[in-house]
Amino acid sequence: MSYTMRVLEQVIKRNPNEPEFHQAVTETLTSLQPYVDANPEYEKAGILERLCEPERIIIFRVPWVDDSGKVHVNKGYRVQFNSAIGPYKGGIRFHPSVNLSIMKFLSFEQVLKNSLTGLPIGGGKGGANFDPKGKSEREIMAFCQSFMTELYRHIGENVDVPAGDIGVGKREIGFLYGQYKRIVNSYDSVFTGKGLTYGGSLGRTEATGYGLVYLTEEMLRQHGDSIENKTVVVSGSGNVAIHAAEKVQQLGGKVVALSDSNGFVYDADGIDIDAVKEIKLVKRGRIYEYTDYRKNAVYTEGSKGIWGIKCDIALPCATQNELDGDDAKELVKNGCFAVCEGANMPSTSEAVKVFLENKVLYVPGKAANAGGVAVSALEMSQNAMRTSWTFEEVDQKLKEIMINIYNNIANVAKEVGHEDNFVVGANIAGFKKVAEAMMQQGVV
Ligand code: NDP
Ligand code: 2IT
Repeated sequence: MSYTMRVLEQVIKRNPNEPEFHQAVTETLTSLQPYVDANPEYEKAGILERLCEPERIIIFRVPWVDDSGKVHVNKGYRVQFNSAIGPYKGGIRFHPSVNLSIMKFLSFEQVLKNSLTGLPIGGGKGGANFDPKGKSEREIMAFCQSFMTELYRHIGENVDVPAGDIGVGKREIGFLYGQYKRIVNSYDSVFTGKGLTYGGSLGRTEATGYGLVYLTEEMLRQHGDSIENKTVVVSGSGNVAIHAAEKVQQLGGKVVALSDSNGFVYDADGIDIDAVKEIKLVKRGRIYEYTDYRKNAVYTEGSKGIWGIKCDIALPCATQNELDGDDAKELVKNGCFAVCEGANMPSTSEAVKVFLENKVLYVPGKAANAGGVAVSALEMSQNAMRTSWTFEEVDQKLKEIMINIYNNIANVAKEVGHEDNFVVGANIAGFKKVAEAMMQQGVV
């Protein structure tokens, strides 16, 4: 058995009951196999064993008091996966489904994603199995303060720099950062996605969604096509989905559907982004409320149904494993020819297989959604320089980074004889830089 497959077997055996982590590692190591096995120095240096074992995992109790005076306890996590190319960097997720497997898959993916940005950031991820839905502002603050009361001792601007993810946006980052600053008594740039009045970067809010669409547009351009006049389905209706949809419409495409975990809306005339922003960002409401704004729109219960809508391009922007093999077949049957992932690992392994077999232009999340963390790294640069760039400057840099990522993954895929297989391209391209840095730093 090859070195790569032996390591994969060992990872699965050593980390039982972690299906999402197994899924992410299996996809990556399968892509890396021919490349790694052709370079025996990686085996001698134990690179894959080290790549698949987090440098450190912190798990902690998060006690907090609700508005009725009752005490609750959640589980908090920070997985510091790999710091070969820079301080650990990656978001914090608050969602009831959060567990160790999900934290590990996200931080493992983050290592390769951050490498693809070309910027000096290692990989990490954190979160808690806390459900922000239905909580009062005070309860959210109490939870964030308790979470940070433990996390602060493990992070730092040259150590580990968290940001947002599902359930963690500007409000939560404000509460988390405020508590950090109060404890350490120092204005460190230890978070990204901060508010604009205290060190945040213009363009960070939009970056993941916009970056996703810049990469998609570049891929289509290099295939003699564009987003203009295309019908696009975007799943989710959070930060990534809203800004992806907005950029698609700016480039002349038509987004016909959005979803949340309860269901999806279909609007044949094209989604009204301002209405969605009001529902989701101002009122913190549900996507079904969209039918109050656009009378011709149709709401259907069940979020999976969104993949049955006929489209040219699909942008899954909600969560892991939201799109399975049958959904992928349905998309292909209806003529969808490009799928770029705004979410992390939204397509199951079966779905990815269907896309590749049917020559769908498929770009995995670790490349396609890297614009968010890339602008986070730009926020770190601005903080270090004690300056701030205009929206246009940040947006221009984001565009260049996404075009570079596309060229990098497309070139590597071609070099190893898998033209247009961006899974192979992204995994090898991301791995190369991390592996080289690890080799040069000795056995650590
Ligand atoms: P938000 O919390 O802003 O939005 C999440 C959206 O996904 C909501 O519409 C939510 O619906 C939906 N969703 C969450 N869980 C589920 C589920 N189990 N089933 C169906 N729908 C679900 O998060 P973001 O937009 O920031 O994140 C979306 C995805 O993008 C995640 O995979 C995240 O890891 C990834 N990502 C985010 C980046 C960022 O900068 N924010 C950067 C790179 C990737 P509901 O309201 O019903 O829960
Ligand atoms: O998955 C991701 O890349 C993010 N949630 C953003 C991480 C960051 O540090 O900006």
